[in-house]
Amino acid sequence: MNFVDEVEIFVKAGDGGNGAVSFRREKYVPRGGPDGGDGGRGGNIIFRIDPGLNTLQPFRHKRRFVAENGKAGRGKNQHGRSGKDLVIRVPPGTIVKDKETGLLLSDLTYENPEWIAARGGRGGKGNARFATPTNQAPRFFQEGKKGQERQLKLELKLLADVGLVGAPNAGKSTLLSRVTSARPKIADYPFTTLVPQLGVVELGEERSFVMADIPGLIKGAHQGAGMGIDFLRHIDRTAVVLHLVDISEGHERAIATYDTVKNELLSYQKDIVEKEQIVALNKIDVAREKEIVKAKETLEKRGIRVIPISAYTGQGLGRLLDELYHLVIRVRKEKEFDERESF
Ligand SMILES: Nc1nc2c(ncn2[C@@H]2O[C@H](COP(=O)(O)OP(=O)(O)OP(=O)(O)O)[C@@H](O)[C@H]2O)c(=O)[nH]1
Ligand SMILES: [Mg+2]
Repeated sequence: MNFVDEVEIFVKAGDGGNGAVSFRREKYVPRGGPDGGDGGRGGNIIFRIDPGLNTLQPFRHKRRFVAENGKAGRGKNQHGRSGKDLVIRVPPGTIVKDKETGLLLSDLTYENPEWIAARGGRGGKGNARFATPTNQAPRFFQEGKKGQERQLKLELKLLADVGLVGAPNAGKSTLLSRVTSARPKIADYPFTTLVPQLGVVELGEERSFVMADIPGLIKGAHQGAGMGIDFLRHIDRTAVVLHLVDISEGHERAIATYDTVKNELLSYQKDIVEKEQIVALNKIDVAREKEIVKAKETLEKRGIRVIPISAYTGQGLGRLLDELYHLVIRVRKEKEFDERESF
């Protein structure tokens, strides 16, 4: 079970630029004084939190970060330009450790939003700095210092954005395995899933959210039937609930099952039913069109958002993920506002 996102990356700050060796050249002045400028400082590597991010997935595609070097100094006492800092954006809650020793280096949160991971090397002095009464024409310069480099390990405890609920066999694990790289066990018997599973849905660059699959709910779950309802605490903090309903056995059965699961959720905590919700009618590949339409109408009359899908063939999943993503973003923005307000 993997509740933690982990990546290893390499960072290197920029090297300092070298100092210059140069002498003034002026007409009628045969031997001008030294005028070599200093090198610029190398850019730092800086970690900064970005509340819009919530996984470390982007680091799967990019693992090397190198900041810009400082420029060398030049004649006429011109100093080299400093290298630009490289800012690496990470989700709040990211923990940075030394890859080799495992030592905790930084814990990036709203209270500690920024951390310098590697310092750029300082620039070297130009020969102008070395002139003395006894050596008025120094022909040497100082080299820039190398930028710090480090192997780091980033860790993030995943919090699910979308919680999947539904009766046993509704197809929750099938859906999770279809839209994330998680590989939960799938079988045609109830209670295949015994512990919650998490997966990251990646829609594109930095557009991702975390989905949690939990065991199926049956009538009486709040009194301990089936797997009980204790595991519902895993979706206490999710932004959105995705309720999966099997439509392959007709609309009446589907609605009855929906109501049973909803009642169990209510017994657990009233807040859960106040969350943003989408109902996905699953297994449309083996359902009759008429039944799908009826179930959809019944639920929509109650003001519920309904999307027919097949977790198996993939029908309807593009739209479902898009809508989930937009809901997640909306709730995340509200939450971010609350967190800022409270501190
Ligand atoms: N035809 C069809 N079968 C599906 C679909 N989705 C899931 N199934 C099948 O339904 C059965 C149950 O799927 P699971 O994904 O294990 O269901 P679950 O909701 O995770 O079940 P529990 O973990 O027991 O709560 C499996 O045999 C799946 O192959 C679908 O869209 N179409
Ligand atoms: Mg399952």
